[in-house]
Amino acid sequence: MRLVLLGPPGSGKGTQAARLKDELQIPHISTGDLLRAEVAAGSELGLQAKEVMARGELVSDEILLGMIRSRLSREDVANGFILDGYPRNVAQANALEALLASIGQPLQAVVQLDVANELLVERIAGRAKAEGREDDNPESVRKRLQVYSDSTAPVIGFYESRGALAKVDGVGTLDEVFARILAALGK
Ligand code: B4P
Repeated sequence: MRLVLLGPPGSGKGTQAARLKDELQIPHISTGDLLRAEVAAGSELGLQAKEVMARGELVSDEILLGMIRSRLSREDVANGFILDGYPRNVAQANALEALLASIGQPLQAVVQLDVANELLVERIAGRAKAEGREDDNPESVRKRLQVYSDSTAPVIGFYESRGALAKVDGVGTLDEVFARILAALGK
């Protein structure tokens, strides 16, 4: 299955994608994780991305498309993939659509995780304590939520107009949300 998980920061995309990976036996591709790996490795790309991510802004579409193109050219995506954190704006959604069309592998499902803003802030504050991620500070979280409503929310309409979107309530236990996603995927 070729799947995109959409949702604001803290909605559980990364959390649920990790579970879906085991259930569906397909790779979990998180652009946040790919970028954090570049930052940790101190690569040229990582150096460019570090400050942008810490501010809660989006890294350039060009960098992201290069990363995604290279990741989707690997053999392990032959049976599908779960994209988590990409696309994050309509330009990225168009670029992904063109890329997948060029390799004859269009998306089969897009799941949007729905969670109210107050709860997102609470969840991310919990992760900040547990993991100390650089972009989980209150100022950056505010910015990430703003970027989500300005740039990423329009992606929902993009997939809605293609009849590909399933909305899932992201509030509940991890198991409850997981069961809802599987049901939305007809699994
Ligand atoms: P990401 O790594 O994608 O960060 P995120 O949006 O915060 O989501 P994440 O997946 O980590 O959190 P989750 O909802 O699972 O991106 C980080 C940065 O990278 C971006 O700000 C941007 O700068 C850059 N970037 C990434 N992709 C990009 C792109 N395409 N274009 C440009 N820039 C890009 O979960 C959060 C917390 O909630 C966890 O602690 C979890 O335990 C908790 N949680 C989850 N489900 C829960 C539940 N049901 N109940 C209670 N808690 C729950």
